[in-house]
Amino acid sequence: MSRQTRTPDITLFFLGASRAIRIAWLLEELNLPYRLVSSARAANGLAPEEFKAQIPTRLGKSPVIRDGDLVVQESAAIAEYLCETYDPRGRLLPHERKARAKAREWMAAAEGTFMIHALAILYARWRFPKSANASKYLREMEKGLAANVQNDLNWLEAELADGREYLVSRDDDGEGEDDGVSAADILMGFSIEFIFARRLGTDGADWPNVRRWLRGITHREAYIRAVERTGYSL
Ligand SMILES: N[C@@H](CCC(=O)N[C@@H](CS)C(=O)NCC(=O)O)C(=O)O
Repeated sequence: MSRQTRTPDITLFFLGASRAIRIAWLLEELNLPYRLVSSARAANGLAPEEFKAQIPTRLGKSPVIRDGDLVVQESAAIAEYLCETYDPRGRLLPHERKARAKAREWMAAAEGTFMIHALAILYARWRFPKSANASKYLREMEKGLAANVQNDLNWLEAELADGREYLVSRDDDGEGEDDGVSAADILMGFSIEFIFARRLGTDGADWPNVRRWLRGITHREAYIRAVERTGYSL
């Protein structure tokens, strides 16, 4: 397992109301210093061109970090890089085999399952051709697309039904850490906050354990510091 060997020289490219909160939060949890290059969204909801021009990737999406001469994009990959480089005790990405596999499972699901299903609904709302019958068709379409989102949330609800505070249980972690926040909570936190805030497929159902978990993780001091520093709000 890698041990911390380098001095952080981190810049975070942060678009307002975006997944970039995950990385600000993770940096705060690890108490890492970072420069912030940030921008609010443009009136069309996208990143302003002047901001994109500063982001050192071809894709131009946020979050992106630069650490010295290394540029990393994709929030899960950034989280893994930061943990592997600056979290030698495995506080946010556990070293123990099972806990690490479970943390990675949630980190992948945050984008690859939860966001992909929820964004189908958001993109339909944005892009559906305007017409006399548009809202009727859109409602039907949302109803169909909601099935996936609800199935995802039911999975998360069932996992949290034992009352746990954080997603990854570390029963087998021989490193003396109690169950605690991990990169899994940080990655999943934004996905769930976003789905609830935009009501993406959530009408007609409720997930009390998911809401309890979300309330708990978003009351952490590091999350609050990240929100204050970045001005994040959905
Ligand atoms: N899978 C990527 C998604 C990155 C992404 O789509 N970012 C959005 C913000 S949440 C963005 O930069 N949108 C601005 C735009 O498209 O103009 C990740 O997890 O980092």
